[in-house]
Amino acid sequence: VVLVETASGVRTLTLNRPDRLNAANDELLYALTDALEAAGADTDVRVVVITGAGRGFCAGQDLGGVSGRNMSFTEHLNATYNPLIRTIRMLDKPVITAVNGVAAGAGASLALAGDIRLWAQSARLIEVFSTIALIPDSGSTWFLPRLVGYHRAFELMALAEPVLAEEGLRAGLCERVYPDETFLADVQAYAERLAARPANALALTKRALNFALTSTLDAALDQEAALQQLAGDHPEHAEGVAAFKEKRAPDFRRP
Ligand code: LHQ
Repeated sequence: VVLVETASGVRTLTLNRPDRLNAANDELLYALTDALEAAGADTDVRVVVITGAGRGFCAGQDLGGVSGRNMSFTEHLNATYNPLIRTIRMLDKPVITAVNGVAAGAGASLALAGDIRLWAQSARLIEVFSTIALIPDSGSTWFLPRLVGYHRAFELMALAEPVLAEEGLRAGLCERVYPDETFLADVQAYAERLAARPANALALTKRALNFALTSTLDAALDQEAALQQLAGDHPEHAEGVAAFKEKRAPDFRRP
């Protein structure tokens, strides 16, 4: 249910239930979380990409399998979606969510959970939950108001209207939009660019930003001072400074 490929330091995880627009069942959610943990542990992997096979990114919970389930909603979220979102946010490598088509419900939350969000022109994000009279979960209530403010977040959640690529880019739901025809190649090129950046510094940057998002300025300054020590002590830093002095491009894959 999740295809795994690696090229030039980029590990691509492709949700693979295209006839269901990659709607998530437990098997897919566990496989994706396991694959992310494996990518985190693999020293050959510098950047992780999550994308979807076919015309959808992820249509959220597979509604075909929900009746007859023996877990409560709370137990289900705590067992499947929440560990997935936490794994993405805690992974000490950049995670790109490459939204190739519709991202709905928990699939929208997944799309927003990446460090970098790249959309195809035909991508759309739908906080669809209220259409089946549920509340937004899998992190949507945390991510979306931080991006678009409380009021637009509430409106998107209440009306379940799609956000198209143009608004997604303008409103900060994605960093780049690429043509459908070249999307995967464009994502790979972007990911390789990121993979050439200093991996340790990016991991610490992610940690510092995650911390700062829920802290005071005072605590963020202390955290920066502590993490800067880890960055400065790493051979990457010496390589960056040496490259600057020698007027050449740094090679961060070497140290
Ligand atoms: C699907 C699905 C789907 C199964 C499309 N399941 N088959 C967490 C924990 C516990 C419980 C519940 O929820 C959650 C969080 C959630 O994620 S709740 C939100 C669940 N997702 C939805 O409600 C989305 C349902 N899907 C849609 O509204 C539409 O399919 C969207 C807007 C995503 C796409 O519309 P279209 O582009 O028009 O495609 P389509 O509707 O024709 O779908 C294509 C096929 O995929 C179709 O099957 P068929 O056999 O007719 O070709 C759909 O039934 C199937 N599919 N989403 N979530």
